[in-house]
Amino acid sequence: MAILKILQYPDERLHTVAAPVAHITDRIRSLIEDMAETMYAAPGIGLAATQVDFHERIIVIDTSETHDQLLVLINPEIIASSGISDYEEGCLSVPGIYGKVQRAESVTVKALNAQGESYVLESDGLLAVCIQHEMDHLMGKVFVEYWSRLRQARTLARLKKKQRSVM
Ligand code: K1U
Ligand code: ZN
Repeated sequence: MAILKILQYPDERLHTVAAPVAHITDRIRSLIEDMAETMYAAPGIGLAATQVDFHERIIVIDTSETHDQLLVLINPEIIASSGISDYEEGCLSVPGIYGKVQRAESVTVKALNAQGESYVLESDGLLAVCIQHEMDHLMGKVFVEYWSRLRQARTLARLKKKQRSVM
């Protein structure tokens, strides 16, 4: 297992649209293990393959308090959604920046697990928000890009200032 480097916003590679996984091979299973290790080490509650520069439709999530309920979503598709929520979000690719995004309150997602079995998951609350946030990553969208141009510019300036202070 290995801890992978997480791309940092505004890295252009975060705008890559991920391709569906055609076959779940040993390489894909090994990538999933590395993504899970990377997410737990960060620490975070979700990670999309895009964030570690692999452009395939793979997500790992664990919103449990015990950090032992790993969810693997390969080729996820939202098949139903309802309600509206605006949850405070964070992102491992945009460290130290938090803010609200309006999303569906509940989503039903269909995906494959690491064994290639299809399953359907109904979610709400933080899990639903996290699924939508990670699925956006697979489409090349970062949560701050829901915000106004002015707020995005201010966010970028804050990130650049922070990066300069650690150099
Ligand atoms: O996509 C990512 O970068 C992961 C992100 C997921 C997420 C969090 C909150 C709302 C929507 C999506 C994170 O995990 S940010 C870190 C975080 O939320 C967290 C870190 C430690 C403990 C608990 C939460
Ligand atoms: Zn994120």
